[in-house]
Amino acid sequence: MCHSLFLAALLPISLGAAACGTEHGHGDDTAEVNCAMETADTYTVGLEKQGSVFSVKLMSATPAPPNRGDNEWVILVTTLSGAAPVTGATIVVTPFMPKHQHGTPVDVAVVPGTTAGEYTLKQVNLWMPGVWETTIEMTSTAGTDAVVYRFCIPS
Ligand SMILES: [Cu+2]
Repeated sequence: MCHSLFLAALLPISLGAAACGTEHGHGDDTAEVNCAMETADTYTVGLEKQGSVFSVKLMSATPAPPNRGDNEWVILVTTLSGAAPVTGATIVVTPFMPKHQHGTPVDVAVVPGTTAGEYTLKQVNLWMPGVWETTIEMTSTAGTDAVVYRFCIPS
């Protein structure tokens, strides 16, 4: 028998879920996630992350704010020194859940946009509720850099 409802009243939800046998090793995607209790970025249009060489702005997100499943993001990459758009960059995007130490089985496709310095990130697959850190690694003639967006996906 499953006593998770009873346990949830007495214990943290994650313990209740684990006691119910729904834990499958590296992550229970039925566990409740309270994003108000997590440290994460708040999505806004133009949300900026600065590395040591580049600045990245999140120009749009579909859905907005980021949600469970496939997300499509448009980023604008510029140089920190001159705010010049960075074209022709090689960009690798890696979503990762630090709490569970896992990523996602879907590769993110990066497509340069029509506006200089813009790139569309397709299928940013945040498949599980909780905090995801999405690392954007960029290499161009201007240098190599990485920034991280950290979003909480509600359950
Ligand atoms: Cu997870």
